[in-house]
Amino acid sequence: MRIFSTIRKTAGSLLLLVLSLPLSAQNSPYIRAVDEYVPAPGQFVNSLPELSASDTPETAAAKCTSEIGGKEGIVTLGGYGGYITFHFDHPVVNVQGAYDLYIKGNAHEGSSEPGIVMVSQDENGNGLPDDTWYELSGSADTDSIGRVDYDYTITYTKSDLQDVPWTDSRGNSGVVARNEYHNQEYFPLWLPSPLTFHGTRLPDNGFDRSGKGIYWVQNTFAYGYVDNVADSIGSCFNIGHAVDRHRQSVHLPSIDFVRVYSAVNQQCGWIGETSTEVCRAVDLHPTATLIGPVSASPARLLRIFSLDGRTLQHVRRGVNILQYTDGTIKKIHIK
Ligand SMILES: [Ca+2]
Ligand SMILES: [Ca+2]
Ligand SMILES: [Ca+2]
Repeated sequence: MRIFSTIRKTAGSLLLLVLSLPLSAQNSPYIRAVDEYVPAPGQFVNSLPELSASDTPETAAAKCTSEIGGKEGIVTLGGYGGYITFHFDHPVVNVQGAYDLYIKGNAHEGSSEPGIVMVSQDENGNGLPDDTWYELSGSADTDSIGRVDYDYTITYTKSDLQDVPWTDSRGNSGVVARNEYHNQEYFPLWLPSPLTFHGTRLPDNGFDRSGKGIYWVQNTFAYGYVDNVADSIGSCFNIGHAVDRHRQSVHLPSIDFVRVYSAVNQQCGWIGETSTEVCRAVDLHPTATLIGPVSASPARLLRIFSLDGRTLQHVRRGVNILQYTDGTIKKIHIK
């Protein structure tokens, strides 16, 4: 399927604004820096990367930059809700009809620990990830309807060198259980207790295949999550899948920050909590140039219609007219 697009502005005298992102030929495809590292408790926390009570949010982020900035390493996000936020040395352009990001985890056969990807634009221009976040919709949104909790909150409380207790917004409670393989504190030592996380909770994917507690398997989701599959294509993400908090599609021409968070809350016997790992991230087209209208707030897709004016539910082969909330009209030819 090949896609060609043209963009024009429907109102005002400025018909076309072309923005060339700075020094695109020198853009690095790899993570420039980690902004935030806030893991939930987990068996690899405080060791991947190594951190202690003398660390701060700033030094924790810097150590993650050393681990996965510009190269491949590994950072654990711990149990449900734990997250990492990072940026590149340029905005990542949302190339239409194409994947934009590759984010590698350490998934392998039977070990899928899905993390949800979020993206944001530096709307207030302060260089900090303190703006509106959008999730990239994954397969559970369509194949697990009724089994995804889109408004899930969990709170963990530190209990020195003990199982870490949690309570959630559905009245449940439990622990991130310690095991014999990892003896360090499982609660992130440089962060205050209690720790609360909020987001989308994916359905549990783990089960004991042996029935004896010996052989735990964490099933793969169809698409759209970090640390879910080992192959490259399954670890690619399209900014075009961004949705707002009402799960409505959002058109983002480019993004400035990426966040990944652990999206399952489950314990799988002796293998422990399900925790997303992030090993590296790559902008798949670092030299892409953004061409189009630029607005302070992202425009949302308002309507799709055909050349003869009929409203369409989805884009289809032929000519599609896309109308956005900022008045932009985009014509797409799909062959
Ligand atoms: Ca894209
Ligand atoms: Ca900002
Ligand atoms: Ca993993």
